[in-house]
Amino acid sequence: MISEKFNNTHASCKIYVAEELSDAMNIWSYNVHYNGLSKIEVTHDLYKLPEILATQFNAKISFRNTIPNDPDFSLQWNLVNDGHSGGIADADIDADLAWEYGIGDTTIKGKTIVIAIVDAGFDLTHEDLSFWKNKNEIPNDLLDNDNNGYIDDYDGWNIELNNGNPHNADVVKYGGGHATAASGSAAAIGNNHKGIAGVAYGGKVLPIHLGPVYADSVVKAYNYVIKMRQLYNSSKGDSGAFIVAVNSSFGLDNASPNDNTVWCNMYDFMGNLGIVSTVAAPNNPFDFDVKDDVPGNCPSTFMINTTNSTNKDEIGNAGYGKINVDIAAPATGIFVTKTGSAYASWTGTSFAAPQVAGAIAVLYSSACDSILKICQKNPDQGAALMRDFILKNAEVKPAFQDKLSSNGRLNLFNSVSAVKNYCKEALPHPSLGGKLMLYWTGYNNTSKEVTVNYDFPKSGKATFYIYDILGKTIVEYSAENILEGNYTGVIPDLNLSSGFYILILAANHNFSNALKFVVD
Ligand SMILES: [Ca+2]
Ligand SMILES: [Ca+2]
Ligand SMILES: [Ca+2]
Ligand SMILES: [Ca+2]
Repeated sequence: MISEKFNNTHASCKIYVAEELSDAMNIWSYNVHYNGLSKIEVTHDLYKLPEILATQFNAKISFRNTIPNDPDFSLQWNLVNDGHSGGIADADIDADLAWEYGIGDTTIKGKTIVIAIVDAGFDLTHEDLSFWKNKNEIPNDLLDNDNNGYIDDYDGWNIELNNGNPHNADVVKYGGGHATAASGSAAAIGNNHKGIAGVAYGGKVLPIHLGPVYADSVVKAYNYVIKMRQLYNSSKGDSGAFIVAVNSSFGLDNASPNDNTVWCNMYDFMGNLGIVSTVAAPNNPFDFDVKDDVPGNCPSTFMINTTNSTNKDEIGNAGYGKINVDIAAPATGIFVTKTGSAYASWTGTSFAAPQVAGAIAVLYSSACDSILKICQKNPDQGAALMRDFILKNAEVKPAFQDKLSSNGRLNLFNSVSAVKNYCKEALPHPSLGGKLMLYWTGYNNTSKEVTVNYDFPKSGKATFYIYDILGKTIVEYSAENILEGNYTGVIPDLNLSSGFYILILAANHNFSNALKFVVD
């Protein structure tokens, strides 16, 4: 018995048979009680047993079907456009390709990603929307439990009534449920067999109800966003909300940023906390480099001013401007959520901008540790990086050339791919706390040597082990006083008969990954 053999040679680490997984291939699952040993040490010791040919750890799989099961998904040409709606095939944001990497739910560290939407007419009971809840606030006890300055802000905040209930299904008063439509374009729940999917279909919306729109309400709304993210940053994620984007699908027509400096300055303040602001360009087909607009023309570098494009990749009936308008997102007749657990087709920049907010949530959910560290240590740099991932990877089309700062339309897959490439380039250098890693180069049957590349994170003695298929140590080769760095080295004088071998590097009580190789 393998468990008996293993357990007899280990004082506290023990393994126990869980079940047989494949009788055809003699594959078993074991529970491991590590008691001080690391995963890699247990693996190392298991490979010493001649009965063990291969081991692996159990892990949760994710399904790779990136077309969600929502019944109306085929109507969402903005996400995947096959041309059947009369548009041009692929005039879309390639959401299906991007969702393999992230759906805007959490970071790889498990932090819930939050999209703040400042708007009016939220239906908090909509079957296809997922609203964030403030777990550190007890609702309706008339106390400010999380000490953020807002009493009972469990569901978000209502600026109009100055209370913690942002729900308002009065469609007559609030633009037909404008906030409900914006929320769904950003983050309607995907893969729930209902309605549609938002861009960040695993994401959470933090609703902030404005009421009748005056500039002072906007300042108050952003103040709530600021307080929640400040609390998140200062508590290292224990309270507040990890707001990565705030969407504003409203504005002051013909207003000058010079007359609205208080409002405009808030985008830089939020940016410094790590928040990208997505704003909707006016629904007027004019050049906003020559016409005034707030907030679109506010000069913040943490803002993405979004216009509306059609299913033919043209600018819809909406604003543009090489300096002031940044990107297009498809929103001429897109299918979104409607108050009363309903769905409807809407048009306008109001539903373009939230798709960019949703895209930022997806980027955070696909970001590697090195990006998340930047976002934590220097939130302003994190926000600037995310804005760049969106704008520098827009899909350039003739109709957007010289009309938008990015010359293009949002492409979620391009942006996610840029995140992934950035992560590759930012692979931890050993001296920055990387892991002991082996990268296979080759075995030369004439010179009888293995060449291998390795990351050596901490100076010391390096010992290479080569095991045969039965786990017997064939070679132990050491080199003293290796400084930290990346090396390509040779293990000489090997006289390996043909067969299957495993190579592991040990140093400073750590083991590397195991490389398998075959000698012909
Ligand atoms: Ca596509
Ligand atoms: Ca509170
Ligand atoms: Ca409370
Ligand atoms: Ca859905």
